[in-house]
Amino acid sequence: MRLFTTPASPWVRRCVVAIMELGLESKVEFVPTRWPHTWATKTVAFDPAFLDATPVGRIPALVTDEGLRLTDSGAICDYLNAELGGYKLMPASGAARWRMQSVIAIANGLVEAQISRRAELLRDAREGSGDFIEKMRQREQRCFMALEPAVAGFGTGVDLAQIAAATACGYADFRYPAEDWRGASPGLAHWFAQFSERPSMRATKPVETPQ
Ligand SMILES: N[C@@H](CCC(=O)N[C@@H](CS)C(=O)NCC(=O)O)C(=O)O
Repeated sequence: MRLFTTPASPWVRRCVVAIMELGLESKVEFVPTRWPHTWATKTVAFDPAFLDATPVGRIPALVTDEGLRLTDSGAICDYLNAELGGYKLMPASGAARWRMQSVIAIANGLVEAQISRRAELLRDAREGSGDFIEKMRQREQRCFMALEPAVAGFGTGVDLAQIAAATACGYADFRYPAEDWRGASPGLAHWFAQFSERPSMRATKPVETPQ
């Protein structure tokens, strides 16, 4: 199967960490993509293979060996876990599954706000909305505070909820290094420091998107 990637995207990182934790690296061809900073406001020139993989034009996008196209990190992680991973990263049903889904939903809201803020900051200064940037920043703060008590429910093994939370923390450090999410969420910070030592996390530390 083929996975379209960039090294900066937290959505991509979620998928790649899941692939590594499931031991599926040898089954995946990683296809890097390039993004000029105008991606924030304009349709950029897409490689035909990428557009064939996803009409949405966002990464990650997965094309399976059977030709199935999955164009969202949630669907991709679900597919990898269920079809190839024996539900190692999330059970198929039951209380643990829904506890993980509740964490993933908060991490999704957090990452969406982080990236929306990033897109707004990439706009021409005359176009950007300070109000919108502040709205996203406050959403991020609320989500970090909500992840703090969730840490107590994290199990000892890796799972999709922890991967979602960790990649959101990692993206905050990458894009907004001057902002102190750790002050309001010390338990999350402590957990993240340990989780970041996993080989899958060390191998996927974000670096700038190739333009
Ligand atoms: N809900 C999607 C979000 C994917 C997404 O927003 N990817 C960003 C990169 S981090 C992207 O491709 N942005 C380009 C654009 O919006 O044009 C997922 O979970 O995969």
